[in-house]
Amino acid sequence: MSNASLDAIAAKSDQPFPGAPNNWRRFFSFSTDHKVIGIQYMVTAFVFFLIGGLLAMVMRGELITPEADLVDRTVYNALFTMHGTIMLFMWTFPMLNGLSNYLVPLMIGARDMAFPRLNAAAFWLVPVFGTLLMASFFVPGGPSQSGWWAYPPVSLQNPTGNLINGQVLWLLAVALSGVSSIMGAVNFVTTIFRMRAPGMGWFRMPAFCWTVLSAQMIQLFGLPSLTAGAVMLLLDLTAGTSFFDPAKGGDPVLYQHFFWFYSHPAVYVIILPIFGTFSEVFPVYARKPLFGYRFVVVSSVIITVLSAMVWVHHMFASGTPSWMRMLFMFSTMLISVPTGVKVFAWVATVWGGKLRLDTPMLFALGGLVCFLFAGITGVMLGAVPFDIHVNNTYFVVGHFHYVIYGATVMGIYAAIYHWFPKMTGHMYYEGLGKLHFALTFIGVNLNFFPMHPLGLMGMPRRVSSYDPEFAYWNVIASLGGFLLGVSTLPFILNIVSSWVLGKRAPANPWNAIGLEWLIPSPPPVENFEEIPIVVSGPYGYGSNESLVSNNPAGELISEHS
Ligand code: HEM
Ligand SMILES: [Cu+2]
Repeated sequence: MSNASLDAIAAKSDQPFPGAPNNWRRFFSFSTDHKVIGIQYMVTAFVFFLIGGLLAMVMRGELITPEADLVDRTVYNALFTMHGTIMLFMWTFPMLNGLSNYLVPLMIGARDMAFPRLNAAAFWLVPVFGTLLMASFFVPGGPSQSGWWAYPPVSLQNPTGNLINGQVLWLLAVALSGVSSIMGAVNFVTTIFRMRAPGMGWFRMPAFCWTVLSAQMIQLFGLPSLTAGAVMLLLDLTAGTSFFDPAKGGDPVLYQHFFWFYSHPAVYVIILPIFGTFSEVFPVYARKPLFGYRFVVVSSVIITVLSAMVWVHHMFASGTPSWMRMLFMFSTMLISVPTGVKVFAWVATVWGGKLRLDTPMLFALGGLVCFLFAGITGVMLGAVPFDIHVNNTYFVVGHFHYVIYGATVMGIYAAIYHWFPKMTGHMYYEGLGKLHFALTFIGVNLNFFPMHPLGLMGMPRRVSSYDPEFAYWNVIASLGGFLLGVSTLPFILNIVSSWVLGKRAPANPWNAIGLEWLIPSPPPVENFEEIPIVVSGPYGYGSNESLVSNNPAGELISEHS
């Protein structure tokens, strides 16, 4: 579209914000606007977060007593399988894709993603495979019970004998999710390579965009492996092949390689954009430049490379030969170096700054604390003798929930609050935000800390009943779990009420530096009336350097900033 159409939109006097369409119906349409698609991803993902959370509540209800008294054991198997699958494939990935979709074009000064229609198609696959996955609750035999990693031979059992069963639907959904993610990755990588505004050299690009680029590169090299594994398993299950079936000469450990070759790097697909969020949020609320910007962004690339070389740390107990275990123990330890560089940089950014403890900053700080803890237990698990000891115990569950809830979900909340005024044009309610933070932070620690002592005591994961000696910590964990359930209520209330009634947000409520803050909130359809010309780096806090040499908002900004 040309600028003419933009002017026409801006001219309509009934628009609440210059240039931003005031039409909620577009969120239900096949829109090719990256901002609409971003919000579609985020809202869809959040619905699945609530479904996954409800399943967790039932699990914690079962685990509050040692006996298996609330649900049948096979139902419990289905619960943890669907909980893990939904939380990863239906919540975390789509949520992060949504945030990245919304933010990357704005941050690099582009009018949209490189391939808008591919973008929309990738999004619309999410409800398709989401529905496939949910359908498995309604087929005979119920959902898959083989855990989110679907190891054969367990995943090859087909007790009902039906062709359409929970495991088959699970595999179809995961394969489709891979297709959607690859479509998204091609789009992100192309956009970041080709569509940066003039003057935005690689080392003037915000750290968030570097992390998205790194994460999406991982999707490109990793997903083919997962998809291949899933298709081979599907063939074993439906067409009588025997790639993985030991009874017919297949090799189940081969599947583990296919699975973890992707699924370990996938944890970096998740955590890298969270690292990017930390790098954006800390400078704004500490009023200081990001410490060691170049080291921070280069470490994302190093993490990307190393993440491809550590997957066997998930297979230390799978009959892996010792020399191989040593090799992967070493590479796993190595990856803590670039990660440590980042943590050091964030602490140095916050250190001695004028801290403003608004909700986004609280969530980012809380997320960082949880990430540190998870990083320490992660290094412990990387040590072969320790891992052999706690493999398949609650220690592992505790470790990854600190990463995935403590750091990732809290990091996602930090990002939502930070960019909410930009996305919606309204301010959220700070008091509700702080309440949400307090409940989440306390809930995470009550829920997931006890899993560590439980694991060390030897409590296995994926069980619905346990020895009474484990009861003490499980009661605490369950109470923490229920608290986390409650914690989502002030969030939902805040988002819905402030989106409808909240105070109007100015273009730049946080006094932040970045191209997205130079244009109105919410941004007009084509983002920038004039493509910005970038003349300095992204974190010039405390200096009076200007970020651009023109006014990318054109006429629009002067009206209300
Ligand atoms: C209220 C919040 C949550 C609670 C109470 C909770 C609780 C649990 C429980 C009880 C298990 C099963 C443990 C077992 O029997 O082995 C589990 C597994 C898991 N959770 Fe969560 N969880 C929560 C949030 C999340 C989130 C936000 C994510 C991801 C973003 C997540 C990802 C997973 C994964 C991947 C598994 C492993 C599933 C498997 O073993 O196949 N959880 N969780
Ligand atoms: Cu791993």
